[in-house]
Amino acid sequence: MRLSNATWQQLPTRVARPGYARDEQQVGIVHLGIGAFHRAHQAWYTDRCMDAGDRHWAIAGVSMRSGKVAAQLNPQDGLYTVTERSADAEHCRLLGSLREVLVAPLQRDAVTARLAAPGTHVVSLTITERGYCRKPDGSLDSEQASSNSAFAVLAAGLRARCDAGLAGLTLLSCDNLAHNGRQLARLMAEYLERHDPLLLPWFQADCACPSTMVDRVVPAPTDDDRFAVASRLGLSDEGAVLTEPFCQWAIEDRFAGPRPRWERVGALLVPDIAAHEDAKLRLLNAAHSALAYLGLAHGHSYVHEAVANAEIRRVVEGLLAEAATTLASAAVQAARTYRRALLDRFANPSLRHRLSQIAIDGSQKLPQRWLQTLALRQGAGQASPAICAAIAGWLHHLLGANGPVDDPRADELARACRAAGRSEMFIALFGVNGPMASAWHPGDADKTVVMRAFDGLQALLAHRSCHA
Ligand code: CS2
Repeated sequence: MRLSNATWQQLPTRVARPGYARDEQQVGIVHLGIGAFHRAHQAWYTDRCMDAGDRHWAIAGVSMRSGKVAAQLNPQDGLYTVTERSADAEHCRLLGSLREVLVAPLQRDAVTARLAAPGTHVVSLTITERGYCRKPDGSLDSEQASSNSAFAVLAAGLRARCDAGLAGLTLLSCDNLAHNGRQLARLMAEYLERHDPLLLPWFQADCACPSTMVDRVVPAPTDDDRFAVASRLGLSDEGAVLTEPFCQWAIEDRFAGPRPRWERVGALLVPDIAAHEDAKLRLLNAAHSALAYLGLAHGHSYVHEAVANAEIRRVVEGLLAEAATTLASAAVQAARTYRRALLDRFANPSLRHRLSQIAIDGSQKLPQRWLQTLALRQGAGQASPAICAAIAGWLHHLLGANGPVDDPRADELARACRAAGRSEMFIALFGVNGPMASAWHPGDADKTVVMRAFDGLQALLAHRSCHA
């Protein structure tokens, strides 16, 4: 039997559940990109917030591409469970905050109507780095953005609100970009300038795009996970999400209108989130990407396996030490505690977080994870050998060592590498006119470190293929 309004009372009593009347809650939030991360993070805070007494913050989730999540959750009336797993304990909660899932490409009008409903105040987004449709120079790629992007969806909703004389919205980016709110505001403005210039002044005056830092490791759920959850719950839950106990959310407190009091349930509402964001991107996400590329090169599948490999762990510890020097001094103490906890979080064996999930879209992730740190350290006259070793892992990945590469720029970048040849490919990509050029200007010493590590990985690959 499947989890739904009609069956949830049959869940074992140890499963925590909402204490509020779900049916009486109006939708207050529309969420674009309703994947596992949102369900275990923002929806989890919002559910507990309503449990603590806030009202009318039910979430209408929107899938930006396929109907998969809608098929998992709509037959369950939006109900699903979140299971927190540590090495030796498990804690499960039934969430009631999700009302429905709409599929943007199939239900455009319904999505616009939700965005334009008077009760909607916040639109949150987890559309991944790729979803922001940025060109390499950071500006909006209007061709990409014009077909079924978050910008197109938002523009229709904002236009309908403005025409109806309704208040503006808060657009809350929850993706791992530097200054995610600021980037969203700028890209949205670029989109409107082109597609609806008359709406731009209203957007800029009546809407707000606070920045946020989100943190929780949420592996993409597998059939095995769903099977394990069903056998523990006695009900099948196609929308089940597994995650770690750790959860953090820092939000710049700059909203256009009402918002849930997420601070009641542990979120940090602060005037400026830059220190949190820098620490998260340059420590956790940077280490994650290093684990992904080096771990796959060593034949591992999961984060906990890669972090247990002494050679990779040395690089990751080096990378964390390098990144830590770039954090604002006021944040150093908090970052030290955060950094100490990271290796334990990565070592959690029960999460089974796939390296291949993290390896996706490297070209979109590395600028804020590695290149910023490299540039800052270069400015301070410091070399960054550990991050350079991680770059070698990415080049190895880009050239197909771990199988097909899931990255919108994969072909273009691999072509540039091949055209340049082994000895020049690193500078061809990261040098001044390269497709990955940034404020970091790598020199010969960096090249030597990267290429030595790259050759080591190639030798490892040859060795592994001989012994396969
Ligand atoms: C990961 C993140 O897939 C990835 O690139 O680094 O999703 C990471 O798990 C989250 O940001 C953790 O908060």
